[in-house]
Amino acid sequence: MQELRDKYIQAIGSAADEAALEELRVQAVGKKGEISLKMRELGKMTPEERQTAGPALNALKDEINSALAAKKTALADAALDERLQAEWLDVTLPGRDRRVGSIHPVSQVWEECTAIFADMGFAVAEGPQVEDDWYNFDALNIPGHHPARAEMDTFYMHRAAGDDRPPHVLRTHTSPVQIRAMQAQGAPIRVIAPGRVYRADYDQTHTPMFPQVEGLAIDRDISMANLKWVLEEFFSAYFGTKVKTRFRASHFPFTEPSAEVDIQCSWEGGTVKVGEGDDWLEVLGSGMVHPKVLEAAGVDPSQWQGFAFGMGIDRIAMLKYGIPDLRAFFDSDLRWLRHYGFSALQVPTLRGGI
Ligand code: 2U9
Repeated sequence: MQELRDKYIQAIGSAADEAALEELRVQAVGKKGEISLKMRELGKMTPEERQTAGPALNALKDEINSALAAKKTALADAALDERLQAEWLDVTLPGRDRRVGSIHPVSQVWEECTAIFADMGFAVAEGPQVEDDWYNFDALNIPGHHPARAEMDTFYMHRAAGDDRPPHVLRTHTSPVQIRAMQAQGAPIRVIAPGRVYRADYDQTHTPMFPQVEGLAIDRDISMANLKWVLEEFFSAYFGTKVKTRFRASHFPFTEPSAEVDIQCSWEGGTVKVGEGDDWLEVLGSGMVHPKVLEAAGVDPSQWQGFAFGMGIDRIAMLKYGIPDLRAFFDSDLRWLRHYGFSALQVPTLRGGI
């Protein structure tokens, strides 16, 4: 019995892994294990022999089982230590920075515009990017032969042969959205129309698709003075500093009178600083909505009047975030986003209400 005990206790002690240990368990106390077989012989013994052999065998079986269990734990601990050694991690090492995306600057500026104009009571209007040329041109007082049509280098989607309805166009401005908004809700109305617009034009400073926002405010007695106030409030909130504007007389088919609007700025080391200074930077076009446009939208120009404006979002994004090259907006490689410090969205608030 003693050598049986020593044989298994030594073998268990030097078992290399759990598989070897399981093998030993089967050999020793398994169904056909050596000790199990010995226990089956108890039946053939005399009561005196069974008196000693029985307890001795049970004690041996228990000792073998507890040696097996202890060895199993020791092997498991050793395996864990080994893994811990192998997977030792210097927790003081800086973590791998998870590249968090950020909102594209154009989307961010659209959000900022929406928030600032919402503070001045402007709702957001949206509409189809594929327009028919009545909404994109005629309603905006740009008749068939008007040079603006050509100027706006339009993507036309000609109708099928024999289909003489006006062609579809990719909208060249978001103005048709305001026409639809006026048709839908009449006056008074105060909306901005942010969105993508399309012009067949691609060079250093133009891209076939570019983001725009236009605004419209129609009521009983809205004037150019209101326009100037609204634009100065917008740019001051947008640039986070008091911004003065300069109006220069201009002409657009859909506004009369019309003005191109500049914001005050200065140049320091080749970069523009918006706000104070003796320089001006053109940022948008605007004017009092032409009576013919109001009529086209079903609004009576003898009762209602108001202003409209339009600006390129990429232009004011480049100004605010100091991005030199427009096209960087389009081959979006995240690195330049980070380079220009784009992080989580902050919504600027207005200093004063209308
Ligand atoms: C309606 C009536 C009038 C919107 C206007 C401009 C002048 C303008 C350009 C600025 C830069 C387009 O993005 S840009 O290239 N826009 O100069 N837009 S007035 O006039 C409207 C709009 C809607 C019903």
